[in-house]
Amino acid sequence: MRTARFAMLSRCSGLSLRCASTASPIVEELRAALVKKNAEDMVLIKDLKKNHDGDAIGASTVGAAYGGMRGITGLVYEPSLLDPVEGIRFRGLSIPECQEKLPKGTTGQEPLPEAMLWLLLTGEVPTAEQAKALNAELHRRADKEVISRAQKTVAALPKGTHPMTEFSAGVLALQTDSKFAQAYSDGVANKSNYWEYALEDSLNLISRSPHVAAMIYNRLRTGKVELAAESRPELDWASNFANMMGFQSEEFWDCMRLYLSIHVDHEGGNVSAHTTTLVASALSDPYLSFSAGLNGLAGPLHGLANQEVLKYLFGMQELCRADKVDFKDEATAEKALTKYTWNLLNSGRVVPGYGHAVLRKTDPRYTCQRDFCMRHFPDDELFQLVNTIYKIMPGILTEHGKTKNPYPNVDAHSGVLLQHYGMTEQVYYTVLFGVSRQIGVLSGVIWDRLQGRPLERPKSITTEALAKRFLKK
Ligand code: CMX
Repeated sequence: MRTARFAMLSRCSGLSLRCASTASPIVEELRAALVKKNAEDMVLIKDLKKNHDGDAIGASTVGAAYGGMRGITGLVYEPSLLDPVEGIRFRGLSIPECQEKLPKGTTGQEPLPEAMLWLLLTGEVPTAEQAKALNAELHRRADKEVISRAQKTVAALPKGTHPMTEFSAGVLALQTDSKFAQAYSDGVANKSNYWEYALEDSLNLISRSPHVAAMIYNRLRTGKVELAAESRPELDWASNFANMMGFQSEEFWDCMRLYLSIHVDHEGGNVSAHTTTLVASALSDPYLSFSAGLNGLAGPLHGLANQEVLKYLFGMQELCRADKVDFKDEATAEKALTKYTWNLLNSGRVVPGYGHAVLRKTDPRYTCQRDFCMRHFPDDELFQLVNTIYKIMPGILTEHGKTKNPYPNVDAHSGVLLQHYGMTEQVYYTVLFGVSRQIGVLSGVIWDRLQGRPLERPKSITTEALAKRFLKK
């Protein structure tokens, strides 16, 4: 009886998955590209495991164990790799290379995040047609009934709830449609097809979450959890998201294409990527995993720094105004900003937007946002303040003597772009980061399932055990 039921479920589930894909040639193409890349990678993985299984790629130390595991290479994560000096590479491509090679939006200026999704998943730059078809597929998957579950969940949260809490809860409400969870519960998911369900869930999540995020933005503006404008199928993923939030300027759409492309991924060890893949290693579905990752992104040392940067910038402006600092006089402005920054540091706080756990130079994500400002609004007052701070901060932080990297990270610049185009609610900024970040971390989850990665379970140790071993106490 049980066997018959299992066989029936297998047939149904296999059928529904295949039907969904047959109906969408672009998903078939995507799946074929993943299978091909996996076959190539598997040759390498087999060789590495067979001939180098015991070779060290990094050593753990007492310092690393107490120091947040800095410097330990203990994970394989395929979509991107971070070089401390050069910055991030997405499947081998630097940010300027992505800007040059990836298919672009209608203005022909900035890359499309859906093209970045294809790149991270397959390791190949998509054609313009592939990016367009993938976007159409994402539009097709925006199931209104499922989205309305998230809408109701967010609306049930008290007004004034942080948008990141709302977004994480909204993603959990979307989980009610998880194909992975359903297939696992039905007994039809197994190690060889987990990745297919993970891909299905991830595409659905990437399709639906911008709707939820746009409703959350509108709640900040109007109090109502609803879209400011209906989704428009002719628009690409980033411009449609901006449209649903109520922004109709082509220039802002380009800004969003860039923003949502460069925040996608930062290799596997950062809090949002590591949390997502760690939770997924327990075979929690992509929704549960990404919601966990979002909760990590919501911390001020990680993604929330983009909100904190604005507080810092406005605080600086206020102090300057109170002291009647003339910004046109560069030397006076620099002197005043230096004084206020030292006050902040001496009160034991960090300067948001500066420093990094891995990077040791200016973040190229900072540089490309700076270039965007130079192209579009070089005279913007806030942009100029950020530039002045960029001139003085590395010197201050070096003199302060604590941080290993006195240069700016991505979060030091993103708020300036958003403020310029009228998205002034800085409490929302980390949600934008999250909408982008899902593209990278869900690609990571799919690849973990494709490669059959096991449950993640590093060993921990107590101070007592360390003291016995090294202090003989
Ligand atoms: N301002 C003041 N102090 C700083 C600092 C900053 N911007 N960056 C690092 N430090 C301090 C650390 O707090 C630490 O102090 P303690 O020894 O007292 O604990 C010391 O310098 C050494 O830190 P580190 O090894 O250079 O940096 P970590 O890897 O520990 O931390 C990070 C990295 C990002 C958390 C840290 O640089 C920071 O707090 N920056 C400000 C917050 C921020 O911008 N976060 C966003 C990062 C990018 C992202 O994930 O979005």
